[in-house]
Formats: sequence, C-alpha cells, structure tokens
Amino acid sequence: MKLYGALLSPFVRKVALAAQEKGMDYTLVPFRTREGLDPGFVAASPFLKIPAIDDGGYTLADSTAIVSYLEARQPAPALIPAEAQLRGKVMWFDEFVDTIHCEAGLKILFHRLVGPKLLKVPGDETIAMQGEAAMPRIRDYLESVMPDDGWLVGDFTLADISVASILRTLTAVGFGPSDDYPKTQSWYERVRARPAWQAVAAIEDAAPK
Ligand SMILES: N[C@@H](CCC(=O)N[C@@H](CS)C(=O)NCC(=O)O)C(=O)O
Repeated sequence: MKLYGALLSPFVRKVALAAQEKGMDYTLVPFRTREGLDPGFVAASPFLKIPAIDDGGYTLADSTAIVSYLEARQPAPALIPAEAQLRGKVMWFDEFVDTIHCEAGLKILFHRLVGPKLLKVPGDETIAMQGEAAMPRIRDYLESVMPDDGWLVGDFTLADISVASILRTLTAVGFGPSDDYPKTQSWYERVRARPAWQAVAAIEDAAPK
C-alpha cells in the first residue's frame, strides 16, 4: 500500500501507526516532488489533502476513512471496537482530534513552523495566537479524561493513536506533552513505548528535514 504524505502531519502519522499496529505493509510516498505534486497523489486525493492511499489501485483519502478501511481489511488487532459504547467513544476522540485539537494546534504549527520554516512563506502570528488561546481548554479536557493506567477507551485503540499523533506534531511548537499535564504525559510515554510507535518514529526521525 502506498501512503501519500509526510509524517509531520498528525493525520498521516495516524494512518502509519494504524497500519504498523496491524502489521500491514505500507510505503510512505512524498506527495510533492521537485516537479510538483505526485500524479498518483493527485489521483488519490480529490481535494489534495494528505493522507491518501493507493492499495493495489484502490484509492482513498482522509485519515479516518483510511483507518476504517484498514480495520475492515485486517480486523486484528482491532483499533475500532465493535461494542457500541466503546466504538462511540473511540470515534469521539478521533473526531475531537481531527476537528477541535487540530483546528487549534495546526494554526500554531502552520504559522510558526510549516509556513515560515518549511515552505518559506510568512506566518500570521495573529492566527497562531488564536490557536494558542484555544489550547488550555483542550489540554485541560484531555488531562481530565486520561486514565491512571492503560488506554483512553478500554484496550489500545484509534483513540490513543489519534491523540498521541497530534501531541507529537505539536511537540515541534511547544504544545506537546508537558509536566503541567502529568496524566497526559504518562499516558503518552506508554504510547511511545509501543513497538509500532517506535517503528513509525524511526521512519519520521530519519526523513530529510
Ligand atoms: N480530515 C482530514 C484532514 C487532512 C488535512 O487537512 N491534511 C492537511 C495536512 S495536516 C493538508 O493536507 N492540508 C493541505 C490543504 O489543506 O490544502 C484527514 O483526517 O485526513
């Protein structure tokens, strides 16, 4: 399976982690080359957002759609529980990250790191500050739902992957796990200890910056 994108994106990392946890083969493919956008990526992602996949000619975009596909293709180990209430909570955390946490966090990331440092376009500090203003409530919420031990919703699930992925991305701009949120921090350390996390982190750390 080709996975188009870059692992700094929490959405791309989410898909890589899900595939890795399931032991599924994937190859990370840069969506942009010197010549422009990869035509395979353009064909796979109608709105040119990362991630997108090409699995033997089957194309799909959107991290949650892709993880749902992976879950159906290879049910074990389950990352989306079958039981109704657990499944509802897992999808809540995934959606909370995709909309609320990323909405705030990516304003900071894009305007302080991706724009000015990677794409060489000026960031807008007013927008970054809007994102920053939303962060305390988000971080307080997460701390309030963190378990003392184990995972967010029963067994290890997509909920843990989604939340840990945005936290890793936001570490780059000072909004990752911190001593001020000790339960979140120890849960994050448990996620980081997983072999799948370490495998994806090794790929990410080795990628050209
Ligand atoms: N809901 C989508 C969000 C994907 C997304 O917004 N990706 C960003 C990168 S983090 C992107 O491709 N942005 C480029 C753009 O919006 O044109 C998902 O879960 O995959």
